[in-house]
Amino acid sequence: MSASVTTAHNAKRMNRAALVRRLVARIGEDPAVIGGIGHSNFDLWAAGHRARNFYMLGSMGLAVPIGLGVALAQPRRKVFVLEGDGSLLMQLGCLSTVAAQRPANLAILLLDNGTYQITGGQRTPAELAGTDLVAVARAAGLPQAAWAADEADFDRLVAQCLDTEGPHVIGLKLDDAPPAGQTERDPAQIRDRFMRGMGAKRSGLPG
Ligand SMILES: Cc1ncc(C[n+]2csc(CCOP(=O)(O)OP(=O)(O)O)c2C)c(N)n1
Repeated sequence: MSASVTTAHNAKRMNRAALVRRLVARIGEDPAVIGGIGHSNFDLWAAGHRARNFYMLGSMGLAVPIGLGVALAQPRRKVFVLEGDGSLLMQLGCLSTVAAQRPANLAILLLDNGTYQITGGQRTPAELAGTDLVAVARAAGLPQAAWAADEADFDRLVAQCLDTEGPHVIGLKLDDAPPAGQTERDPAQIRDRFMRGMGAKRSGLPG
């Protein structure tokens, strides 16, 4: 871990697929993980399907709202959200909603590559303006928000999410590597598998 304070500007640019694999290896089976649209859910899928993974398809900005709902519904289970910077910008108000609800079991991982990578790599307004999205999260009322300096710091911050009360936000500066795979695109199956994995729907029953 770096001795200096980690900011949006000195955080190491890391590889999304490698970070998601590290996360999945560290958290075990119990937590739910919500992957946002963009490449977040692709690398979650590529890290190996888990029963409590949900892959958002179609609309930007919904990973945090979905994760908030899951965290409130099952407060004894840790919930990790993987959201892209472009998608978070689409729904920035969700940070205040999370701050108001204060779900102790929620961790938001901001996958910040500075671009809308999946649609061609257009730079986001936040990137162009130099907006520090972790500072935005803090200002929204989420004091436990920090940039990960490097991979070891990421591991430390994930351990903090597992061991202490949140809500937590971890900012991850990313390189521009493409995703490691592509999620199977079957929304009904994604929903049903997740509901069964969460114990919200019994296996073998219709509906
Ligand atoms: C409301 C909405 N606007 C636009 C799109 C088209 N779109 C899908 S993913 C995406 C970019 C996502 O960017 P980000 O969340 O930063 O993820 P990345 O692709 O960089 O991994 C865009 C513009 C959409 N799906 N929904």
